[in-house]
Amino acid sequence: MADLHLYTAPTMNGWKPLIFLEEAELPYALTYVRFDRKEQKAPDYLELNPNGRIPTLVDRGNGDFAVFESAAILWYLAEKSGRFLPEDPKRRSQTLQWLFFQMAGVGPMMGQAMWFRRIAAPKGHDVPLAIERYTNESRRLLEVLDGQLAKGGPFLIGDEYTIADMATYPWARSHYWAGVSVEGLEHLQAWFERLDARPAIQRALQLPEPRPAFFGEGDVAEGVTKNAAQFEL
Ligand SMILES: N[C@@H](CCC(=O)N[C@@H](CS)C(=O)NCC(=O)O)C(=O)O
Repeated sequence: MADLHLYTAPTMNGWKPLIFLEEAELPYALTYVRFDRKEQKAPDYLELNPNGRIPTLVDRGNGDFAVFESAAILWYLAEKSGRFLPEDPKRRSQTLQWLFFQMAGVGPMMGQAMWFRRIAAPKGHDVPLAIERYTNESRRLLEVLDGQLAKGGPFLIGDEYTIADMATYPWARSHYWAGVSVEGLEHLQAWFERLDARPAIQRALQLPEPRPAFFGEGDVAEGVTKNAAQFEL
């Protein structure tokens, strides 16, 4: 049995550890946490993740040690495997700076843009000021990413692919779902293409099941309905 057991769902935060595990080719067990059954709020799951959200990693090889918060999971996996987090103190700090930028900025702002646009509005609660605020703030943050990638890339901290790229990609790449334009952000778009081309990322995006609507592909209307049905306002 694999030591690493990941509890996740096909969402922006949920894909992050899947990308790491697929990139590092580490063996792992996978449990699909079903929001439509509120499994993320079940008492036994809350023992692992007191926040009642996904993802959660349990390391069976380390006394069933549970890790919640997607960035903490990426960091734990990086330290355990010695991959995707530079040893050099400055490069390590740069990686963590962009990881925190994603966690404190890109994720929350885009997440709220998505919630108001794709969950609240279809359920009859249209709040234009909130949509405008979170969409504009998300665009501003994507411009910051574009500016960083303009320094040469090909990755967020330069020539090394790190957990900062893995955390940021699922969110920024879901700009369609947030209703945020990436027009004119050429460096960001080139980075999307570079990461889209990675087989491990493509494998991760199929797990635990595909969600093409987040990228504006497939039957978007069906994707909106299916997604919104999982949540109560
Ligand atoms: N800061 C947390 C956020 C986790 C989070 O919000 N996960 C969402 C999916 S992307 C979730 O579990 N939603 C279910 C719910 O809201 O009940 C992390 O990065 O792990």
